[in-house]
Amino acid sequence: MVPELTDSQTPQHEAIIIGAGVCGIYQLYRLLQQGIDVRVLEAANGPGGTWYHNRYPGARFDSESYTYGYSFSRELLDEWTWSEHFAGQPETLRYLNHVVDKFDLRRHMRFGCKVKAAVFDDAACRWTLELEDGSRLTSRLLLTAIGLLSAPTMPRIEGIDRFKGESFHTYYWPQEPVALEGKRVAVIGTGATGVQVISEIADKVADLTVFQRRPNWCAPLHNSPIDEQTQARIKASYDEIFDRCRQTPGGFIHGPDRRKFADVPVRERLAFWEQLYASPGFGVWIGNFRDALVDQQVNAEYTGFIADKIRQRVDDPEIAEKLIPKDHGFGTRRVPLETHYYEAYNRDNVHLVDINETPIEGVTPTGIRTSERDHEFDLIIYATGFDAVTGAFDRIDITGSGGRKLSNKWHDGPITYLGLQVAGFPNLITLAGPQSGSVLSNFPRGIEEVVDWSTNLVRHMRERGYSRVEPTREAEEKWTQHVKETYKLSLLPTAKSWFTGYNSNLEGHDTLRYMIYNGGAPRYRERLAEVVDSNYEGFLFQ
Ligand code: NA7
Repeated sequence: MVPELTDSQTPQHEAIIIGAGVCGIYQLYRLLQQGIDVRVLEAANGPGGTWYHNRYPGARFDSESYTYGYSFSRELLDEWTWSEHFAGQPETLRYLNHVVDKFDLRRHMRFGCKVKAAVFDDAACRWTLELEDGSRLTSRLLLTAIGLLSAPTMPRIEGIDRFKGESFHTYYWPQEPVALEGKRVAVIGTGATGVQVISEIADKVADLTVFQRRPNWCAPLHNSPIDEQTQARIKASYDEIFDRCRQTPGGFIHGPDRRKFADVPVRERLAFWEQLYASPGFGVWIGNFRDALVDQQVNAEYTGFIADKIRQRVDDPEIAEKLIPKDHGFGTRRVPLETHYYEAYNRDNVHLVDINETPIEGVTPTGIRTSERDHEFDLIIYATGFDAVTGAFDRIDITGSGGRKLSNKWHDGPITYLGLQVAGFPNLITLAGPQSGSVLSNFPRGIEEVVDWSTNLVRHMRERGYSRVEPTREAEEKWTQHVKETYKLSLLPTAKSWFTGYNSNLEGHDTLRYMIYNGGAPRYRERLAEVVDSNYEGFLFQ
């Protein structure tokens, strides 16, 4: 526990943002525009967040690059040239560094400082932050931009530390190059990350063994370079691109087809699905008939169509069946987009181990032991996912008004108002927090909304001389109830995934948690606007 405030030596700020990723960068920019004394604290040694950490081979966007960049500066849009329709991690990290330097944001950021604890002092109406090095800072406002997928989780497998070769979670992929040539490599996990890694390294390593628990429904990304003509067209149509993103539920350029499955004759239906499968990006997931992710039977039809695609792409029918999910319909979990993922299993040097048939018994000094045999490896890659959305909050000891811990309040799942504030935690703004509209969206599109909204909230407070804001418990309960209702709008909650708060590597994460706002970006935006129009209904100011 951090003792009561601070002496005169403790740096005091009006606002502190934790995290220098996509969200923290933009929030900093906006607050500086208002002349606010603000600092960003970042645990890593540079900006970029997700794109700083995830350096594993194959890491790239599943969103079209030109829908992912910030929309706030015409000059930035004009001067930045994306090289591919779906840019790789190095390019995105360069982009974010470019933004930081262009707007002179770096000098307001402190790197390599990990926030250990944050305590709200009721008397002073300020947050005190304790960093891992023991130093402290205080701030009137605390804004968290700590990422949705920034608390990686390792599997609970005996012997992990005994392994003598190289091994790491994909999130901690080293900055220096990792030699892959001639290596015997294991990948555990077949989510969006595992699928990208496997596809990328299959033809580079001597031998690749994939340990799969539950397969995912994957579909082709269809990435390609952006030629000059297309580049010019993109730059000339940014207004239309962002308008389109504003209209779709996920903030992508892809949105549901207006038609229902049953409205369309069978042959036309199939032609449409073929077209979706052959098109770049998430259209194959979210550009389908509008009942494809709502109606179980329609979903089953499409699921069958995609299963046949997998059968066509994988030579060995037995392996194909293992790669076809049986426990959930297409699109009810996050769909990994891939480049020759299924074809990787046609290679002689790639092996699939279904750990439901032959469970992993432990990691040995030389590899992995399953119930069947010992496998020897030089490198083990853990693509085993994250303590999603709330995990990064739990890793900071956050104490609100009256000594209440956020981790206790959220023990059985998050409770928030608009996904942006929590009763009992005044002046804490949980940007990209659970139950906010940004969790399920094309991230920059979602965070631009919440950052702009939060910036207006801060302006409102300054203009009126308020020093404290907090939601009412009633508003919070109503919002959380509304979030629960939105889970009935699609089939998403029928599958166990990070969207719904499941994680087998964490104690207690084996029931449904209401992590996401499932009502779509336009509806979320409307709600945010209504709150402002009603003079910040649901918030208490002092
Ligand atoms: P995900 O999507 O959570 O995937 C994690 C994968 O790791 C998934 O296949 C899991 O299998 C597997 N996993 C996790 N724990 C274990 C253990 N203990 N044993 C075997 N297999 C395990 O994380 P990603 O990093 O791939 O993707 C996260 C997001 O990043 C993604 O949605 C994008 O938005 C970007 P399971 O399915 O649980 O059986």
